[in-house]
Amino acid sequence: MKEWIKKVAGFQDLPDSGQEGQDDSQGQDDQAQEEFEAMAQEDSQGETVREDDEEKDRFLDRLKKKMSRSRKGFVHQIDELLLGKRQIDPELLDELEELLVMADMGVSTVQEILDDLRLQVERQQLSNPEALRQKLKEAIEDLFNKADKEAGNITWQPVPFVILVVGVNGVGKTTTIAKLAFQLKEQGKKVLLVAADTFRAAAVEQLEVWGKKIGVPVISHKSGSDPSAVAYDGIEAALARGMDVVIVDTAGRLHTQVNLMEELKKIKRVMGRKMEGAPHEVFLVLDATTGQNAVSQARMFCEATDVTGICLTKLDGTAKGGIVTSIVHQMKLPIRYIGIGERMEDLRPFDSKEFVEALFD
Ligand SMILES: Nc1nc2c(ncn2[C@@H]2O[C@H](COP(=O)(O)OP(=O)(O)OP(=O)(O)O)[C@@H](O)[C@H]2O)c(=O)[nH]1
Ligand SMILES: [Mg+2]
Repeated sequence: MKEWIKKVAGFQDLPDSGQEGQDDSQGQDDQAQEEFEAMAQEDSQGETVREDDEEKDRFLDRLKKKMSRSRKGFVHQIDELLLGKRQIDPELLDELEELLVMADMGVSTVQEILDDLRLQVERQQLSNPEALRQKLKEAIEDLFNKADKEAGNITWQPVPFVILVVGVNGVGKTTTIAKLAFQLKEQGKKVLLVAADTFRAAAVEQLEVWGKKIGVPVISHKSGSDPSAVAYDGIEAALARGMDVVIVDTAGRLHTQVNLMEELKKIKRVMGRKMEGAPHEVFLVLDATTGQNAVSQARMFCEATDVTGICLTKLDGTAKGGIVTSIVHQMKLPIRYIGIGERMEDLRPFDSKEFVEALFD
């Protein structure tokens, strides 16, 4: 491996700066609370989200715009690199490798892709930089398709379909849950939210505020109570009320806090006691702006709770959209939803084709 690869930011695990510890997350949460309320207000007055073509086009435009940072830091640079080059030489491939790693695509992912590209160049199957760009795009697409195929679609069966949402502090769990609940409700599903983040009073309140705004019931206990008990009660209520989907919010925790990871295991176990097979999905929420640290988080959370899918938030705030590729390749987990902003419609099911298109075109 080349020395520069080891040196670039994002390869070595970043220290946990930017991830708030349990103790200092309060201020951030108060501010978040105000933002949520303003946001929900705005959304409740705004137009409803519909899955028609026009809406899809609009979304694609917005996705492209939001991801322009990623494009400038990633595909834009690739284009600059390839611009005016007549042929592919080893130097060009080295530079491309460097760019991809800098974009947080992850060293092993990049090496796998580059090995294949180098082989194609050697065999003279790849003769010009434009073809190289196309092949790179296809390689990334393939990677996503493989993960999508393995995971299959979310079944939403049996009912109630129970989703446990986990992740480190401040990554966007609660807002993602609100957005998802809103969208499922729009599709005609009966959704119940469960406030199993009992760590802070503000967290329960935050989910309740959201529930009220989007018109979805919330099950909660008072703060400080056992999160497993709330999760248990939530499923019980959903069974009694004939709900279609239950989404359980949990307290943010650092992936390195062993006791808190144990607590997650317990929540999961207790949920299974109330309803066999529950939770049916475990979503890990990751903040795209944390770079390669997101991959370490994914590893630790997978060990504790058998994560089934990723929700990747804040893609609008990063110049390193390559992290998506890194997570999919290294974790072999599907990205289920992406967050590209704070509005209700800024959470979308992850469509790999759409994503690669937005990134490259
Ligand atoms: N720009 C942007 N901001 C987002 C996105 N998703 C969430 N946020 C913001 O991230 C902040 C934290 O969101 P929360 O939903 O409270 O995060 P959390 O993971 O529940 O936090 P804890 O419960 O404290 O662990 C809020 O200000 C959200 O509006 C996104 O896709 N883009
Ligand atoms: Mg939260």
